[in-house]
Amino acid sequence: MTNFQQNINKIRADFPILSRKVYGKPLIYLDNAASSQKPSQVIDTISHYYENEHSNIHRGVHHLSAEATKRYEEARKTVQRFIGAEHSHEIIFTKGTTDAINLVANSFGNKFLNEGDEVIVSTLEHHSNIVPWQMICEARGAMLKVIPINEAGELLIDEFKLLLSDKTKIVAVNHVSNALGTINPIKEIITEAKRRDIPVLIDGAQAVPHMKVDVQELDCDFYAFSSHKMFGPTGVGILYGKEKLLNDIPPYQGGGDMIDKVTFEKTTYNDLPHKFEAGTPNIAGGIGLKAAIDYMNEIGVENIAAAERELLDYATQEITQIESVRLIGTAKEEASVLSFLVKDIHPYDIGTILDRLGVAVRTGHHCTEPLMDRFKIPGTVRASFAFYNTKSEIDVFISALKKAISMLS
Ligand code: 7TS
Repeated sequence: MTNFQQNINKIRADFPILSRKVYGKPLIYLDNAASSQKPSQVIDTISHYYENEHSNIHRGVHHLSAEATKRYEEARKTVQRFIGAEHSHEIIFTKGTTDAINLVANSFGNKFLNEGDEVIVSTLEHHSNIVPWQMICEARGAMLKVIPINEAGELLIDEFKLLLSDKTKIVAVNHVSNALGTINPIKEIITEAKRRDIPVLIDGAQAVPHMKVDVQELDCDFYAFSSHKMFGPTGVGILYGKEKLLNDIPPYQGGGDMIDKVTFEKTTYNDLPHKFEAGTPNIAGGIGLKAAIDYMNEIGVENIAAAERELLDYATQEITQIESVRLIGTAKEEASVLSFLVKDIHPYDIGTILDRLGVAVRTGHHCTEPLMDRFKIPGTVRASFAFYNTKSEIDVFISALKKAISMLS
């Protein structure tokens, strides 16, 4: 037994919500891809901040403001180290992954996309890495191109290479698919795009909570993720961008903090990262995210990845013994997500019965409608794991699933 497993009760005790009941049954939370739960270390940090340190940042001369500013900027440095960015000003605080991608689509798109240009995304994308690009393409007269997948839910890299051309202005793909769990070969995608000097945005919303990410090693141009999926608070996310590119593109929103000098005739803009952070940010959110990263570092990202690998293998082994279950997404490289259908039973019906038995899963299209269309299915049942889940929770999930199937068959 690994140290991690020996400590699992201690780890679980850090997450107060995990000991609650729903419908009188112990909660089994398998909806981590939608949002993960928060340890006391994060909750307490946020309470402490509001009780003792709150003030607006980057402005007042007074003590509290200086203290809050210091804490917020420390959070930025923690994120920088966590993802291996070269500079802390390459870390832009946003509201989340969606906000970060909208920032790039608008700012980069307005500067660099012109009539006839192309943006490449993949069939595996979440709506938030499709719709912002569609909107800017429409505004600029550009076109969206889509990397196809195989039946296992893996990107067809040879097809991707064929899509790359002089018209391609940016490639935007996810690191890990939220609907299937496929881990994409993003290093290869980035290398191929770089050969043609095409920038790459990676949607890392489902990767950063589960595996080590190093943006310099990847050599991506933009990398986006959300705090609430990595044990931090909601309403805060990160856009990493390479300094040069961030300097090359215009601000996304105007307002306080992002300016250098304002007159009615002309406004000049602040330096990075403030140029992209208009208005009062989610200060408590940033500080809470730092506490979440400190927590992940304490457990060890490698330990998190290994524990989740074990859970996914176990769950896959158990669920595939149920004859009527059809797994959707069987890629060789997968992380923390089990998506499936049972005969022609609607996912919602299974989800509802599982819920009554205390098991929280997500059902539906998971904000990936084009992907569901590709498989010609309305949606799936999705169980998604975090390091605090256990094999005995998976046993309860499997027996609840069997019960649901017998009730619905
Ligand atoms: N990209 C991916 C890959 C995601 O999984 C999600 C959210 C987003 C972007 C958007 O993140 P947000 O924090 O800005 O909302 N995914 C899911 C999910 O799978 N179930 O609920 C939300």
